[in-house]
Amino acid sequence: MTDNKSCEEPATKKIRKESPSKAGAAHALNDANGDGVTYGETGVVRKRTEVENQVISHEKEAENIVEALPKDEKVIPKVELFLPEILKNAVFVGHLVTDLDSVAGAIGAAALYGGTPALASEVNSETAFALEYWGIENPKRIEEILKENESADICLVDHQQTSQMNPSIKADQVVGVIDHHALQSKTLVTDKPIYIDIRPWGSMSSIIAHTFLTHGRRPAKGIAGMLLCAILSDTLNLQGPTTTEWDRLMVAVLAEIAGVDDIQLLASQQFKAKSKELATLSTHALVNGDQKTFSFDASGFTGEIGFAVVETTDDDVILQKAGKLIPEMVACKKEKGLDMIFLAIVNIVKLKSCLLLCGPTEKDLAIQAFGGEISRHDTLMDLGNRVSRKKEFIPVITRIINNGWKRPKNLKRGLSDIGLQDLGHLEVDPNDPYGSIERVGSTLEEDKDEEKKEDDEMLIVG
Ligand SMILES: [Mn+2]
Repeated sequence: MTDNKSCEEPATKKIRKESPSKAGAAHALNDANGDGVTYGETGVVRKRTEVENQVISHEKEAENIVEALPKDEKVIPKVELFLPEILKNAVFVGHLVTDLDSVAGAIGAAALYGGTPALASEVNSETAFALEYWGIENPKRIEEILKENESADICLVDHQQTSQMNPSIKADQVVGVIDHHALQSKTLVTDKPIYIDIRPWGSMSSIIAHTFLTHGRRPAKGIAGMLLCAILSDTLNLQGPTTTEWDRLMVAVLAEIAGVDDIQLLASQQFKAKSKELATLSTHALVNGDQKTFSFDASGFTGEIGFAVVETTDDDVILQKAGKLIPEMVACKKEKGLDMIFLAIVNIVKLKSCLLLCGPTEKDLAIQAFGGEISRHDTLMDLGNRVSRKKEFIPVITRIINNGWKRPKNLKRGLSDIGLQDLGHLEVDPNDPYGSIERVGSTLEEDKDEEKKEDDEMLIVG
């Protein structure tokens, strides 16, 4: 709700001049503007996001691939003969605590190899969003399918650790594994050889998409859309450390097939659906999931400001993470070469917000712009009933900067006064089925636990 479709980016639905037959994901982005997007009425320029840049830079490649595919997804070329017979009519199922990559991967694999998709557990809010968005039916639960056919062949997707398998599956009925995770100590052991396709890519759905292409098959629009959303989810919009060139290319190809004109809008809507389950989001995801960069060139300040938004119905859950969010913001600012970074926590029920401040420069600008009450040792500002980045946050910041705001001098340096080498690095948690990304080895760890607890209690503003 902070950015709605009607006023997000203009001109994404322009009529394409060259090739009207194409979905033209990259075309639409290019038509919209040069290397940035004019944001709202203020004239401020939002920089293209990573996912937009990648779709644009893979435009030609993606178009060539999509054009070469048969127009009808039901056409089965001869090469289909080489699809693994062992997977025919198998049940494709992802991991417990199931996520979008598992569900989309199962749906895509079932369509590709011929079989039935199944759920290992109930879908999360992000998966429910994607299923509804693309008009795809919820797959059945694996328990239900196995009740009807106890000895069905099973192909595990997006996992191969027995600890992540649905307990109703017996190891000896597994005929295949399609996955992108490390082979750790709990890797499934089998008596007979099975079909294995494991690639070190950012998403299991990228593997399925790629196999569609190498078999000359065009996934149906809804399936392409599901696979696309799954890659965006597992790679955090192609920003995560596990992202590979394959994931980037598959996003460009799938956006073309699914007819997605505004990839960033889709990514934002998806992140909003995902953040309904805040507890499952890492601090890295919270800071980077819906962050936009704005460029300024004014008399007193020239530079770039990152502005992230997290929508929630429960401020407390996220404010309890403030002690980790602040250092992650500082790290993100350093890594992206931003001059400032803000994170607004928007309560979409109470329609009020607060702003996390990760340094004295941010604090100074926020005081000038919003003047809200500050708490939590200068790191949190009450923004009152402002809730829209597009209409209420960025325009005010832009006005202050255009009116000559200058970076204050002689500030006591905050956390930002730290070298890149001390930021640690992003790592995928191998034990987390979600594959959540966390920062490891940073010297930025803020306050001690107890202190933090006290602070957090202090700052839960009504
Ligand atoms: Mn995955």
